[in-house]
Amino acid sequence: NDFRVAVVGAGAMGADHVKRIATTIAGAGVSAVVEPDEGRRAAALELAPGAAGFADLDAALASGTVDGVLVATPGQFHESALLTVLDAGLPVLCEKPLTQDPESSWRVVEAEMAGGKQLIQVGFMRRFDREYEELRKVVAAKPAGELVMLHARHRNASVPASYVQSMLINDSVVHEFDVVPWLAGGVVTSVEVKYPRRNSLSPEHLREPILVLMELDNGVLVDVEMNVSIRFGYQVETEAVFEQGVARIGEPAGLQMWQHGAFSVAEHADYTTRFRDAYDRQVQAWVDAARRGTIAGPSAFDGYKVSVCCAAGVRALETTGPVPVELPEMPAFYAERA
Ligand code: ISE
Repeated sequence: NDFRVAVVGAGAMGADHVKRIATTIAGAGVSAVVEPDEGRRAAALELAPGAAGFADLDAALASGTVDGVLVATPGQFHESALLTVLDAGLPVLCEKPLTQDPESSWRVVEAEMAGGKQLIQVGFMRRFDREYEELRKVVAAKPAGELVMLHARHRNASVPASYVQSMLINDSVVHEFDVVPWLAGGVVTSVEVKYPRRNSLSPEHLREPILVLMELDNGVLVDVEMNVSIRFGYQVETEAVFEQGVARIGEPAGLQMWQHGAFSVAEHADYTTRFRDAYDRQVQAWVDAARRGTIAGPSAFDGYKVSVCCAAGVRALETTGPVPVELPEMPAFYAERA
């Protein structure tokens, strides 16, 4: 008997997850799609025959057909969805970010601790990308010595009109705030934002690209180029500089083409294809872990730490120089389970 998932939110990411669970994930099926917008709900239900539609989460949970919840609504709705699911004692995979500010993230952490069981996994899918995994092993095994620097590039072809300046941090660099410490094995201590010449193709209300500098407590220095109007495609690359060598991940791969006097390699158009394999592996790992009563990825406390980094990053957008990041000790509740 399959693990019955309610997918909350049937926007682009929610619909992608509905399809993934219905077609690709072993041992799980979509039992409910929770989405207030009728059109989007109906479209998502077509992807998961047998699932029932609900306008709100309470109704879906009351139906008694839900073993776990995947939250894929916009970030401002995460806190209330998470508190509801915690109350029901069900496992939940929550799309990034955990919530949109440190205060609400901490409320979620406290609610989880009060329940006495780790139920939340946060959807920072880059941790499930095979190349990131490999690079992390290289950092730990040190075949080329200690890691010294990371040069990260996070490029989007374009962003929707609803994407505002703070989203450069809260929607985009949020991924680096999770994956960089995971990769480099340290804690972020400061964030600084620098502005190069503005891209004249950026939407009028955006000042970008930006260069984000992150310092880690282990001395590793990280720069992230965040660029959201680069037109040519979607690219997430990292170059890791070690004492005795360099490693790169995320370079364009696949079909090589010689044509019209030029050589080309196809690039991704967006994250749904660039990270498809990572999303698949993430959701499978979550389902397998949830069935065993545990989680298999970033915890609510990891999500809280990222919220603190994002708050510093948003301040850094308007500040000259580094903004300090102060993180509390990991509560014993999470340390014991890490
Ligand atoms: C989007 O929300 C994502 O999560 C993507 O991974 C990221 O590359 C993009 O910049 C965000 O807007």
